Amino acid sequence: MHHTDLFQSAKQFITLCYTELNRTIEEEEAEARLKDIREQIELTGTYEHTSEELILGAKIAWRNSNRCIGRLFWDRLHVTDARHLTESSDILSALIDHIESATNGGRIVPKITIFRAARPGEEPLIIKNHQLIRYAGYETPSGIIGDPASISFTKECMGLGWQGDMSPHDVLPLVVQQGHEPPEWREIPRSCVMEVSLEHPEMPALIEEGLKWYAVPIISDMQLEIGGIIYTAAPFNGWYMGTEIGARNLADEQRYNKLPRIAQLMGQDTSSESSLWRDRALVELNYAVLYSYKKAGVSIVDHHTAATQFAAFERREEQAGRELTGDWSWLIPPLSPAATHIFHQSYANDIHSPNFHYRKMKDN
Ligand code: HEM
Ligand code: NRG
Repeated sequence: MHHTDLFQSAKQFITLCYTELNRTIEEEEAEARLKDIREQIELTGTYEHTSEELILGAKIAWRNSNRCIGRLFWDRLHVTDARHLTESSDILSALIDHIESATNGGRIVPKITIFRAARPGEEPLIIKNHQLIRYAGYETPSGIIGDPASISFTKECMGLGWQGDMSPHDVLPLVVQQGHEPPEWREIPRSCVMEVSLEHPEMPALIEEGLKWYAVPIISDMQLEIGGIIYTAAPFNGWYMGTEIGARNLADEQRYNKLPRIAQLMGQDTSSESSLWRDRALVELNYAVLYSYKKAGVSIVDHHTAATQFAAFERREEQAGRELTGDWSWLIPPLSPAATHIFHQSYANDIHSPNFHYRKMKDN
């Protein structure tokens, strides 16, 4: 980024910070901070956020995440500043700390850990996992084992010397890479990975299927942009909305594809689509997800409650005088979308800063 572009982005962000912190009165402070930033940029080509700026920037990035239905709680994000870490081994340890403190025994804490941003001309630090916790996927002559979405990353891990058990639920190792250095990896201690086995109060046979999912979704392949600075490694998590697991991860044909088996357990006629066996299986599978997470004491939200919370977010943003942005096609839940208010509305999909972005596909 050109120095002037970076300064303009910084200026926009600092101004936003001072507005949000109700410090418009102390304009001198903002002026002084901007002068400092300008000098840092001239000298080094970049600038460093204060911890206050980093915390607010991360929270606003969540608030600006158009695809997220969970944004009501944006102000309650826990931010861990890990910018001082340079050794891969310390970075891997910080990722494990994130998993443990976010899991918090099942009372999930929305959290982000922010690692150092690349300096000009420096190659960035990246986390190669899509999520810190994910199941491996293997292509075998007798079909796919595990999560088909993980096949290519699983191959990469095996290329680094990792070996899984070839079970449908092997937790992949953490893999980090600094610039062009070889990637470094570490297994996540089993005791840090909370999982929930699925059961259904009216379908005892479901337990025998051995279906389970992990407690905490921690996205680790997006980059966080604050005031023109790009944090390429900034894993974040909240808790699951049940449909992510029950209507997508376990249900999609190109994922665990469990609807036919669930329908069979329910004794349904799968020979005709008009029996709506898929829909019935979906509802019971999603009920099992919510029931099991609740029973295990793991935070989760159903899609109706999440939509109601999102409506509260919409009202709060209006009260705060901010423009609400959203991506309708992602905000609607994959189960019973028209039973939520979101379906019957439209949203401006404008991209505000700070925000989270996909990484350039370059070397992924
Ligand atoms: C997307 C729910 C917390 C940022 C989503 C999606 C859901 C969701 C259902 C759509 C995912 C999909 O369809 O694959 C929630 C819930 C949370 C939460 C229930 C509970 C607190 C957070 C937090 C952040 C965040 C803490 C960041 C600090 C995002 C982003 C996306 C997203 C960036 C888009 C991901 C993508 O494009 O792949 N969220 N979220 N969310 N959420 Fe949240
Ligand atoms: N659908 C993905 C997770 C995407 C993000 N969802 C959240 N994020 N709930 C899946 O694993 O099913 N979050 O930060 O809580």
